[in-house]
Amino acid sequence: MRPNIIFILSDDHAARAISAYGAGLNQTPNLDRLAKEGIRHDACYVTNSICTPSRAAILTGTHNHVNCVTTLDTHLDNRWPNVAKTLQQNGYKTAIFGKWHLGEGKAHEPAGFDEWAVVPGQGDYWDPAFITAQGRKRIAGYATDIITDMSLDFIGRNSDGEEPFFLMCHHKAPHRNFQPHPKWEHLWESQDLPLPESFNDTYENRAKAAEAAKMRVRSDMNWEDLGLVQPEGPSDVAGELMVDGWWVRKVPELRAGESITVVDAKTGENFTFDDPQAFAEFKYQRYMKRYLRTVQSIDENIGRLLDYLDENGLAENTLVIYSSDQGFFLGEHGWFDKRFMYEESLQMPFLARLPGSIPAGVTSRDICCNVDFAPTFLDYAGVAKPSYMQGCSMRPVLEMQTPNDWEQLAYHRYWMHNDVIHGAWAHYGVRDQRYKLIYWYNEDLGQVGARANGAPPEWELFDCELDPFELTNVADKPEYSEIFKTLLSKLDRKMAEIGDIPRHDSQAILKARQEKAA
Ligand code: SGN
Ligand code: CA
Repeated sequence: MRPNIIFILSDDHAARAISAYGAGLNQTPNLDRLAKEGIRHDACYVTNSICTPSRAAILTGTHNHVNCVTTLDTHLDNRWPNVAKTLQQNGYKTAIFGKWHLGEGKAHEPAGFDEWAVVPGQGDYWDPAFITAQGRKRIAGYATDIITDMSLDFIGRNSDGEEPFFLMCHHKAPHRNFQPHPKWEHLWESQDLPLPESFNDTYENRAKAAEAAKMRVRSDMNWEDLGLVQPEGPSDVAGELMVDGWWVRKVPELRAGESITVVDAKTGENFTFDDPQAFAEFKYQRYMKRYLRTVQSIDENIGRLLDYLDENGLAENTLVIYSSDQGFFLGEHGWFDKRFMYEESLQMPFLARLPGSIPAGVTSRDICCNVDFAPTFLDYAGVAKPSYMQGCSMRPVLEMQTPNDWEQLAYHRYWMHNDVIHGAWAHYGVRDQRYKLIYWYNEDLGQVGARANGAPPEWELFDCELDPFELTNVADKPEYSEIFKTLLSKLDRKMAEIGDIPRHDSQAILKARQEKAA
């Protein structure tokens, strides 16, 4: 019997915020069930660490230069083939509920789905609006609960055994501005979370992009992100800052000799600081607690879903996958958000369960990417992979039968250097099981706001085994010159294979490096 497939995708959920991954930050017993009864994958990577592009890669099994969804502003043309269409054509009942973020209107709305109800744009946590084939509706309640309700309702109506179903359950949470359900507000009330080792990163020994990024917890978070207001109360104007034509409402960074009072938006409690580091760490705690409480509703709703499958005899024949559209910085390098090819943002959590096929309680470090998801769904559905898809089925990896010639290489390319708010420069690179090579091409490609400001191109090479937090770029260290060459050739081969166009010239680079070394 062909299995049902439930693909649960959350938004910005870092692997470290799932207890099965062992970071010790929070407890997610229901997500952990998937790891215990199936596989926890530890080397699943996003091909472009931002929402819309990742979703396009997942749905089509292609890289972003192929599906043309390179940034948040380039929407998916729904005339493209996608995995839902293929499954639908092959007898699956298909549905998507929750975040879509691939565009709106006839040209971009979900296609290939028998049923769909998706939030416009990023969607809201409370009383979210949904777009459906029948028009817009607003539903009272909390987004994570509602998206699960819709999913359970669909499963209930489509599990009579005649046709299998393919369900994409796409949570809005725990995306910024992190609005937890009140039932989890007591968590970490009187307890602080550990500060990551690299929280006070000064970005030395790194490409310039790291220092330039405006994603620092200490200086770039908004009042809403932290659940704070100014003493004079919330205001549309106070605290706003004009950045390249955009209004942002950042909580200012405290400088030595200054003091600041901020107010809890709900309780009215006042907090006064005169120590910049103490204020930065206060922000980190506020951020993390709000984020992790928001994750808690995801976990609770995964529990509802798994219980439903158990109670209705569906667990045995349903492939359940949990992932997130990308990773997220939880204070590492002092950052929030994602976009970069650094590990915390590059890694997608990936848990999968299918009793009888996927062994229980296993882990894998065989490299997989989001373009591999669609081929994986098709493999389990017994449908041949269409020729346009660029990914490979992860099935052998999930079933602990990785072939010897498995590629063990992840490719990542981030294009959205026009986002002036986050200031993350464009780059591309590859990661193998030990090393990571990143090229920051720093060109003004004509997009508004490309902010490399004429910085010269730079290479970064990290030895992820010796330097897991990626604090030291070894690209120019003589002892890594052969590794650099190997990684460069892996990058060239991969770009040629997938048809992406390099901005670098390997021959010229190797020649220049040779001359410098002589
Ligand atoms: C919003 C957020 C950003 C975030 C993008 C993309 N700002 O613009 O911080 O990087 O979404 O997120 S917010 O103030 O509006 O929350 S993504 O998940 O869609 O890629
Ligand atoms: Ca996201």
